[in-house]
Amino acid sequence: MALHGEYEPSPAQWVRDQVETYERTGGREANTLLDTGLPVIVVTTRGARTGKLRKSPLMRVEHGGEYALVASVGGAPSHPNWYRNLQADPTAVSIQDGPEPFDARVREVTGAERDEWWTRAVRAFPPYAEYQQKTDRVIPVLVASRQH
Ligand code: F42
Repeated sequence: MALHGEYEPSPAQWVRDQVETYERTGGREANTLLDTGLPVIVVTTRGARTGKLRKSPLMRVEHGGEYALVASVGGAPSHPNWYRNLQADPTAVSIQDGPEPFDARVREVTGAERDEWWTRAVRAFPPYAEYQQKTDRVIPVLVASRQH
């Protein structure tokens, strides 16, 4: 993997636990959001300030081998740190959807392309629609594709 650095686990215990179990079992366990039964992926970014590796479970929104990363944070007023990390370096990211992570790069989608991905995202995880209504910010959608 091209993404090197010291791993700094999330300050949120349930996030930390989910990532640890997902990685230990190669995605066979801890692969859904709590009791929703809806699948997650694990996204690793490099801290824009600290340079440390950060791992965030996000909902799995896959299409044609690409993944939407929806920076919703449950409709919170501010963007998540992982999103800011990816703005700083869109090539410093890996995605794990199953046994092995792969290196990716992201691009933020806008306009009609964002609309298409947003529709897919809400289909995969309907609460995204409520999260958008709860917040004044337009929830950013990044699309991750495999680095060749
Ligand atoms: N969050 C989403 O936004 N979308 C989802 O689809 C989603 C699904 C999901 C499923 C399961 C699950 O367990 C969690 C899920 N989450 C989802 C929550 C997600 O994993 C993140 O916890 C959430 O989006 C908040 O992201 P965050 O990057 O703000 O994480 C916080 C908790 C965090 O870890 N903060 C660190 C801290 O110490 O407070 C800092 C992390 C960081 O990257 N710091 C940077 C650095 O340099 O190291 C500095 C950043 C800066 O600009 O200062």
